[in-house]
Amino acid sequence: QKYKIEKKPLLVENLLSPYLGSDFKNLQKQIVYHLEHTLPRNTKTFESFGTYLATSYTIRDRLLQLSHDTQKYYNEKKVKQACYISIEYLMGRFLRNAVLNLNLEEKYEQALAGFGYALEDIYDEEQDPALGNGGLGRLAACFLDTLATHNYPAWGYGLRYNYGLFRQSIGSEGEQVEKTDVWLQFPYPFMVENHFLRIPIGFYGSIETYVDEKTKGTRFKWHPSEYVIAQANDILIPGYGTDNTNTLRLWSCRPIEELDFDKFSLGDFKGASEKRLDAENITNVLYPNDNEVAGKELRFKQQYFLVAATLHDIIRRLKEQKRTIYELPDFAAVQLNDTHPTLAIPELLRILLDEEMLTWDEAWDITQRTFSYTNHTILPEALERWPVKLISHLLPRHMQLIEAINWKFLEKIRKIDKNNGELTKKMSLIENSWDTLVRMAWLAIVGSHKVNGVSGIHTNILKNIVFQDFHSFYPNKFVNVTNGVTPRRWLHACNPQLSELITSTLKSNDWIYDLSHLSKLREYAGNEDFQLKWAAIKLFNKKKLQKYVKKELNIEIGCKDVIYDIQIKRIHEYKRQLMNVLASIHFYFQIKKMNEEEKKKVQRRVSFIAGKAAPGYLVAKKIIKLINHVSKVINNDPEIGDLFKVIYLPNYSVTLAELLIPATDVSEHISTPGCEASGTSNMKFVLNGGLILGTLDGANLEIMENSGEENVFAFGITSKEVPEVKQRNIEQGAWNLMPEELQEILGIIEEGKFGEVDEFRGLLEELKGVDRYITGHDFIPYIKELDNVMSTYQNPQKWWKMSILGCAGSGWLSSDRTIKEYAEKIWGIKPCPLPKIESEKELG
Ligand code: GPW
Repeated sequence: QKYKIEKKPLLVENLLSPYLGSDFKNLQKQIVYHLEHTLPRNTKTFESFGTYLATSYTIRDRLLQLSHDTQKYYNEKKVKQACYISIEYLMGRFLRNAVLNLNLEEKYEQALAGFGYALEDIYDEEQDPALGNGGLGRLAACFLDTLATHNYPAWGYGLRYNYGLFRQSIGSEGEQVEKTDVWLQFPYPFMVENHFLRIPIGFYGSIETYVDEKTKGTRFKWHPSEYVIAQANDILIPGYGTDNTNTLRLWSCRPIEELDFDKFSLGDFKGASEKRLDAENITNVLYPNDNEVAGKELRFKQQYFLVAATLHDIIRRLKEQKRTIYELPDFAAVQLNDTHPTLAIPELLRILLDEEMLTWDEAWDITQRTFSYTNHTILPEALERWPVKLISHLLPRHMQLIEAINWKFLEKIRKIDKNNGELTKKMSLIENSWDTLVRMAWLAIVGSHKVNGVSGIHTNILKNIVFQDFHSFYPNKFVNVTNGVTPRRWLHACNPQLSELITSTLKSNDWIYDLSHLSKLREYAGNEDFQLKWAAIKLFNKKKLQKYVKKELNIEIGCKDVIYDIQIKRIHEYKRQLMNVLASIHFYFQIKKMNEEEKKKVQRRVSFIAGKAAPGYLVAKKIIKLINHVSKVINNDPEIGDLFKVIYLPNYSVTLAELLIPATDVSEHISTPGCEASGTSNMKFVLNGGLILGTLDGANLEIMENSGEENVFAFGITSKEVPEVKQRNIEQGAWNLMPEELQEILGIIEEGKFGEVDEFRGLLEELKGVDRYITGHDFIPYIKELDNVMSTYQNPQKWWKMSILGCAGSGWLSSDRTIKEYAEKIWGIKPCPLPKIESEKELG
């Protein structure tokens, strides 16, 4: 039984030209048109990849039309808009999302069936654009979906890298192998190059000082010595069940001159295109570091390139509405996604002072009212600090402005600094340590009107520890906005069976727009019939994963009555994949010690791990290697059989997550407390009926609050207790405090049971020495809770009740709730849905 979307009727039919009609015959015509004219291919070569491209172009036509109407309407209404600047967007596949959002799935199924294709298979032809590393980029993508779905006037701004995050495979020694992601080798139909938008971006050069004739004041002008061009590439973002279609504008870098003709004429062919290569370099590749600063000059250039092009574009759009620069804060709320776009602050100041000729006070007021900043980490290695020398060289005027901001800010701090300069030194935007460095987070705080953390515990740590002095100085600036995920991609699209069960049970699909409706599932949590249906869907999804593992890795795993235990995220010491694999070794030896009778009682389990390590993060790469060695030993041990398997799934991606998350019984979120700002995959698992095995960290805590503590497998200490444990490790040596069970495991690794010991010496020494992430301290509580997971699984009624209650409590975890908070607490924007009537008028 299908339930119609009643709340928000689709307007597509009314808006589009007859050519774009959406009965299936029309769709077929459109597909054939693109096959022959856009690709172009002849209809004899109707192979699946071409069909995917041609189908995608028909979607793009629709979205272009809708986006023109959307922009026109926003401009007429002069509504305030949000501009989200992010150096990463991890969008995942586009086609399914767009087809579902436009409510055209059945029609496209019918259309493609006529050509002998299943829509599902056509979806599978699409490669993920991997323009992000992990949670930060995926969060941005979820936000875009919510903004469009709820009709918020909003733009995303980012970079169109030629090469996205590397593709990962596992070599014969169990090591990570990286390959370039050449995602643009084939056309990407959902991105529209906008040749009319080319913006010159300057670098280097000098500063001219002159006297303003009118005011007799000193003025400055920056004369860059080199220019490149920022070219816009637009990805159109459809909302679910609405015509509002927003834009994600990604900048790519072009040379100002394609070819140096003088050099070419002199026979220097290589030199002739050097300029081109140089310029393209800026948006060539995404830096593969997650939660870590690489500190490369080219990355800094990327950051400036992004914000300079973006601000230029925002101001251009403001002026197109015939509004003055003073209205900027009423026109756009600009959100800085972490500190990567912080140069937007001095860049806007430069435009206002040097080009718009405002006074300092006017310019600073506009700047602060325009920007707000989200912090996503407290890890010291991820807090950006750029050398003053580097900034002065690349962007001399910006460095001068940062110094001016700092000077004016510290003037105020000095007045309250009672401790002979201590506070001033701590709060200065410029730090004197091994080098003179600009503290980007400090600059972002000072230049913004609001600063937010991404979960309750994270914001508290910001207020009380990391940004404590700033919080005392600006008590109203800091707010919490807990992260969320889009229920469209992360339930409705990736788990259609569960979506259907929820809709038919609640007799409405309202939950897709308003996830709080899920709370009505509570009354079914103990219902046996409902539990059986719920469990059957989980099994169905597990079978899909089982097949995938067989196909990709040629490993046979069980399915029914086997726990699928999954940890998928970037490989990082703080996320403690190492603790996970050490527990697997422990479990393995427990089984080996059992007699046949005892073995019969063992709860079967498959432990999956997936995730990429930054290529330069050697420790993380060793962890991957160890997991693969352990996996090889366990999976091939006949004494273990199908009781336990450890599977490393290569090349983790959004698309792989869409397969894994619906198939998960229990997922692990076991970071050292205080280290994971929020985590967002935890939310996706709960939404899909997976249970959480986790520490008291990030959003785990809020999942416990909303779904009930008794429905989460939580273990370990609070973040407040961590420093004490760390101190004890330092004073007494972690080895001396380590539980025997873990000491034994380290001993077994040292005996060479899992490959060459020397390989893993570094990992072991860290655990025995300082153990920064307190693995030794948490090991016993962790394996005890894992035991608890396994024994609970043997009580299906209890398990499925927990699973259903988890999902029922996850309404809070929707990015719709998150964005509503940003809109109200930070941006001051309101939804602006396209009206049906006016659209019809336009047609007439
Ligand atoms: F270091 N996050 C991320 F804060 O995925 F910039 N990459 C990053 O580089 C950073 C943060 C940065 C993640 C956090 O680790 C995660 O806890 C959080 O849920 C996510 O950002 C979204 O807020």
